Amino acid sequence: MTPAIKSLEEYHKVYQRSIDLPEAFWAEVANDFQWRKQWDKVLEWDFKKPEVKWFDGGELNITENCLDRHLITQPNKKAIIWESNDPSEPSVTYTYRELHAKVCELANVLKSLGVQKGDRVCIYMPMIPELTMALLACARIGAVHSVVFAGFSARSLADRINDADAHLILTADGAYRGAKSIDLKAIVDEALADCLGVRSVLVYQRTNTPITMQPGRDLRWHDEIAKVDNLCEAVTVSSEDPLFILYTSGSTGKPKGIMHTTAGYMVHTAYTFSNVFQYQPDDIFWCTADIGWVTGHSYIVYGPLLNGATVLMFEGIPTWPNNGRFWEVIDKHKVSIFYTAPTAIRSLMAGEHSPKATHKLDSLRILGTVGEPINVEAWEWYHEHVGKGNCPIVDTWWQTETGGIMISPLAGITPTKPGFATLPLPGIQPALLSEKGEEILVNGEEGRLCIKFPWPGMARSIWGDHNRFRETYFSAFPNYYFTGDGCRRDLDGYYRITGRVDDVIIVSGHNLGTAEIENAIDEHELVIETAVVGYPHELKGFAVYAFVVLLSEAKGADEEQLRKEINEFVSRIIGPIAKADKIQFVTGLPKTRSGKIMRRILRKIAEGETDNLGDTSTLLDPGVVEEIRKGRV
Ligand code: 7RM
Repeated sequence: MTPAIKSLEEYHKVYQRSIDLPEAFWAEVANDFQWRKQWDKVLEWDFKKPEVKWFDGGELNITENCLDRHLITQPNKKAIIWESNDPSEPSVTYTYRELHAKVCELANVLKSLGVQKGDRVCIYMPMIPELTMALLACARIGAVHSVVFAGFSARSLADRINDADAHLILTADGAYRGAKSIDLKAIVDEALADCLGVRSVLVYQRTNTPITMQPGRDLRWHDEIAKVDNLCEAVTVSSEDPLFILYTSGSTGKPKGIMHTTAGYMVHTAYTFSNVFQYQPDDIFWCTADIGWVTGHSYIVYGPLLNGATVLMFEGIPTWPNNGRFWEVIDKHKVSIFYTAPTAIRSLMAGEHSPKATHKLDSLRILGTVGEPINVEAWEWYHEHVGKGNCPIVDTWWQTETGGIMISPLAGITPTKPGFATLPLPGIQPALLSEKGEEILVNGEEGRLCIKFPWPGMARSIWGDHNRFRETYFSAFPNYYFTGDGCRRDLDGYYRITGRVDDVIIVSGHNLGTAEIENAIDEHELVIETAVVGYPHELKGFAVYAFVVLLSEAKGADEEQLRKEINEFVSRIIGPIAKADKIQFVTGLPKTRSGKIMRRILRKIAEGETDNLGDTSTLLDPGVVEEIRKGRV
């Protein structure tokens, strides 16, 4: 690997060069990898179509770069240290040699099940090493993985399986999550009633919960592995062949299958891992995300393994069996880089508890956050009580669509300010746009965060819907990629993300589309119409507030019972993460004459701002607002 940037002065120099000569800059990074064939052209792009190609004409296999390459230099280095949900279950490690063999075995199973290059494989699994192996086994044979977070419902899973047209599902009998367990196989069975294209289900045994196996379709992981050997030549793929699809919530009800391709994503995740975290070969790196989200893809699987790092993988949750679990794991495995979400920090800082008083935490060198804006109080608590005042914090801003980190300090190099993601990484060209679509060039202003030049890790499309890709990201501001975030650039040129400006709410670090929740609530037989907005919440960052219009038949019904039923619907249709925190029954929603719901007004009411609702003159029936305001829950 090209050595990471070592000083602020060097950062400024490299950044300038990456803007002046982007192709030369990224080609140099790409040269660090193992290619089967050198690319013909570093970059081709047109944000109007949009079409972006990095390292076109090149051929490679990303797993050779994650695994085979390290077998020569460090076969016995630990690749994965796995820590169970249950503190009394022994941890498990895999060296690079062992991981390579496991991935090859599983890849052979996939081949035996008829999976071919370009086929989509859906992965619905707990946080166990086999999940990492599953992603890499797909990549080994050029199949496209589509991981669905194991907290999603059968309905959400079915939608994603069908959208990607996956014929094979990798799953487990169940998943442990704190004191609970989730019957994954039962959820898969329910989903598959609506997925006619699925031919096989491979089931890993984790919880030993009784499951039903459908003959001819369902196979046991252990049985199939026993039939194959552990040699599997990596399939050659082209730079722009798809590596994975990952679904994310959007402004409309239908989740978007964000599609990433191979070479650019590889270059971006590897480069950012090494530079942002200032990775050193003896580091133990722990990212607490689930692999079901992009953070897990890029910074549990690809980024660390591409760098030959040792990565800790944790099956459990921060609050079980108690609030000290994270700190215990850090001490047990001597974690040196710890990367987590503000929502986890907020939930652990409640009360008087100070981790530094009860745990050593002396292996920690660098801390990171991702997923939502971090409030100054949480930042300072993290710095003081986890980092003991001497670990730099990297507040990393990025998205599923960006593939890897975009705006972030370089640990220990970029001077930090609480709440600021600070400066763009080399190769990244952010821009703030005014609502009129003009680029804001001065500092000290807020605008819509856009990116004006391609970067290797960027998504290339929405699976099966390139039009929607253009509409969502490239139409608000022609020739710019629009992130959906608001952002302020201060007088020092530092970026501070202020939050979503569209209909996505980030609840405990999970992105939820308001339309998706509304659709789920509307499925209740007594519901006519729903409007969902977010409101600030101390622990979750934002919480879900639903305004629900009921049919007249519902008059006199038990409201508490109805609220319960509605949330059961949401849970069943989307997943428990999307439940509404507050449900207010109303007789009508504030609408414009053209029939648009005025969410701005509902947002204010949900926030508790009931006096200053702004301009309500375009409302069809201003009386409705008065009623909603009075009935706030
Ligand atoms: C990596 C990830 C993306 C959205 C993004 C932002 C928000 C992420 C930060 C942040 C403020 C941060 N992908 N976001 N990181 N906001 N500071 N450091 O989270 O696709 O799931 O979400 O998350 O709104 O657009 S994601």
